[in-house]
Amino acid sequence: MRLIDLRSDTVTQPTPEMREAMARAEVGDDVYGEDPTVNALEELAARRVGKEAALFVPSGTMGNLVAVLTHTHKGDEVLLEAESHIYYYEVGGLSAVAGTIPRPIPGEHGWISPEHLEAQVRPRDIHFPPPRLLCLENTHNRAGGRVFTPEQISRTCAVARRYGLKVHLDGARIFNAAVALGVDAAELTRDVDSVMFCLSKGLSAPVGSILAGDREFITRARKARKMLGGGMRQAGVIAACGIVALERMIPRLAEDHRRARMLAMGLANIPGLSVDLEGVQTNIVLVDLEAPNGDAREVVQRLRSRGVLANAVGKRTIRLVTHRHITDEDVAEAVEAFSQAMER
Ligand code: TLP
Repeated sequence: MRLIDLRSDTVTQPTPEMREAMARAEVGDDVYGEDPTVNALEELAARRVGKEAALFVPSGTMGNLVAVLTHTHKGDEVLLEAESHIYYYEVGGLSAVAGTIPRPIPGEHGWISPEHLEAQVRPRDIHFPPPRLLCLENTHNRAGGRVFTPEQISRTCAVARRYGLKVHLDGARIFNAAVALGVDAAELTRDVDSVMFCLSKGLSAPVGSILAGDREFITRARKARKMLGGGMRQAGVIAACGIVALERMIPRLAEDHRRARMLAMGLANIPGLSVDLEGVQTNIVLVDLEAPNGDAREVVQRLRSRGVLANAVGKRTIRLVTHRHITDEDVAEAVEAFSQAMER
């Protein structure tokens, strides 16, 4: 049975063009700065998000951790949204490795508004860990792929500046946000000091993420990456896929967004399920089980036996993510499988 894999856009396979680019890639030792393909990817990536420089890292998690290590010192406070990926899914690296103190701020659908930030940020005081960094997330994973606009980002960053905070953006899916809003990604990163984005999600590269910022920041970040063991050698073979991802794969994200909406609308009609259609803005769909005793893990098991893979992301919440390998027919089949899974 062919599985319809809606667990994540991380499951996407490299395109044929990526495999060819891998085979052809010129490589060198990147720890010496001598891999021409990595250098070309880093230049292209920096341009795409309007920053001076960029660093190729093995994963989004490492990109975020390198950013925290580079912006902060041990004992500094990092403000971030309570459901953010950095806080929720990155194994506590910001404390365990970087020695920083997280201050989770409950946001609204994943967003920290200027008012939220103003209410939570504390002044410099002998008693408090020094507040140093604010982390934002766009699109917001646990908020179901919600998108935040350049104006929202500007307003929150203005408050951060007043308190002397640096701002890092977890933009794992920043191009989904850009495509959904019809803006250039650089508009979404203009007000932040650093941004991480993933090549290996909807853009289909097999491995890798980018951390971008000003030249001085990236020079120090390169050192932090090395400390974490992320200095890769002939990494041009994977960087080559990243170049294809950035040059070719961004516009098609709109198709994933269209299919996520189709999926959400189909699921919203099934008795026992509830979908916040307003919240479906990119390629992620969150489905809530209405019955107070509904068990998301159990429904996920039933879906699996019908050939559909999904993730339980809460006791009563299931997440579905569309991507390049999901067709219109798959969406229709997934809706049918849900319908059957809910009937029994
Ligand atoms: N997200 C993965 C899982 O870790 C949950 C997924 O399937 O969505 N920031 C954000 C907003 C992310 O969604 C992810 C990955 C990361 C960072 C980390 O990227 P990787 O997986 O490359 O370490």
